[in-house]
Amino acid sequence: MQRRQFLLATAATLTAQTRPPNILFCITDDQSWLHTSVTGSPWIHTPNFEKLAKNGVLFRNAFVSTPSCAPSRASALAGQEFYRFGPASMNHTEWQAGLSGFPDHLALRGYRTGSTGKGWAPGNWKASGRQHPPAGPEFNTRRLKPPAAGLSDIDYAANFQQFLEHQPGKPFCFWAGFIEPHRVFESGFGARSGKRHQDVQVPPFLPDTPEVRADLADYAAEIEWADEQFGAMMQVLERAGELANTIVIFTSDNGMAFPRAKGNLYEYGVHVPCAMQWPRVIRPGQVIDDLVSFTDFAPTILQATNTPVPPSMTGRSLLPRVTGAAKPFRDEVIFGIERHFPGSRPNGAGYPMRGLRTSRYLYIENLTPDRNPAGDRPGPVWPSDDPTGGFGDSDGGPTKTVLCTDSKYRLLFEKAFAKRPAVELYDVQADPANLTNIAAANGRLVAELKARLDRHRKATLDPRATGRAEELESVMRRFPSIAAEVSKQQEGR
Ligand SMILES: [Ca+2]
Repeated sequence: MQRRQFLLATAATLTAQTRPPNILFCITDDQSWLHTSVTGSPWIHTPNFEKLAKNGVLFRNAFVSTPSCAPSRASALAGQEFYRFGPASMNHTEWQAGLSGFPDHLALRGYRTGSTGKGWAPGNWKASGRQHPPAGPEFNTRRLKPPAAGLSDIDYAANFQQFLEHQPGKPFCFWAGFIEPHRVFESGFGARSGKRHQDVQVPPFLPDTPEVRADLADYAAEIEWADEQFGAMMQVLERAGELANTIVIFTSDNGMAFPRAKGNLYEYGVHVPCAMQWPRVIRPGQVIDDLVSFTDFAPTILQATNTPVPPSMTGRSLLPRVTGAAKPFRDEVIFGIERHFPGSRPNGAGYPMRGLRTSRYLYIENLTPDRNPAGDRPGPVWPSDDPTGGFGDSDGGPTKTVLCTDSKYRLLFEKAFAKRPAVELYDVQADPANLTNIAAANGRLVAELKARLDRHRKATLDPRATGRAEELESVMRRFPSIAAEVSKQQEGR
């Protein structure tokens, strides 16, 4: 109770001093935490993310609630674990009726809200009866000619400018959903952008071949393109005279679209870049290593705007931490997944997992270890030009093709696609790529982490921890494939 009173007092102090802040929420698509120039990759140049971090706070340990596009975005919007959203707990379904995100709450407070690029997607938000997308009304009409085929032609900065010209004077909340570095990449874009293959750092769970280096270089060039677009948006904000009183958050919805990364609970799947600035209030130059969850953004934004935080939001505001008033913030964060790509297994079945991360350890429970973690083979693939056929939860591309076709990399192939034990434990400090499962030798630690994970799941009403698994299983049966989602949309649902 004392803590709650403190939080309320902090919020009152912050908002009494100034008019309500604007919100600019920026989110890339499929970027792992270390792939910025300030978090561990000198071969990837992200000067605009770096500037944001230096002008505010760099969070070095930020984690998604789930490493899959739509439910990850839902958890950021609604400030809750992904498993609380019924159909919206997984990709290619529909938004949960009655669920509100932070833009909805701010719109009720008189904010103008808008979005550009990828909002809550992929999925059907109209089925829930909403009048506009969960991330805000769309501003996507301004286009540009991108330098590579894998990039979006949305002119994020021009659309932001157009939004700012609409209803000027009111505080605003704008969502910028960069479509990069999501696959498909244009082959050779990295080399054309000046990425030298000898500079590329190949994660140890991927084969170190020229094809994989080229694939990673293409990925890096897409990250740099998104960073340039973000920089252009920041210039729009500055020219509008709103830089000092705008909370700018930059993150990504899940890790890189490579095998054993996106769609998995390993570091490269769930650990994402994250920085935030609010020059009028937050001291610049902070680097925070506390564990941060995607569920924390919405409560942070609502507290900063003096908007009541609904009890349904399970995340915690970061404001007391970044204003220096409360620490440490959090000593564990949890995440999970239900299903990434519908159709990877018969009858829409998923591969449910739950995980807990402390500052040192990563603990994972595979709830159906009898199934294939990345989908069956043969099976569908996305994108469809991938020749390997199957493992549909792992987006297709040159790296996946090498893993699936070159028998020299059999061990790495198995790490990505073979069945996994029910329990995994990794020492993240000693083994940042999570290749050595130490669960068997650490029974007491496993029991302790399991108890912590169970406690959190029960407290936040995980359907699979509270006897309601059928709520999630029935969604999978209702949407067994992408085709099923599309046909429901065509029926006007
Ligand atoms: Ca994504």
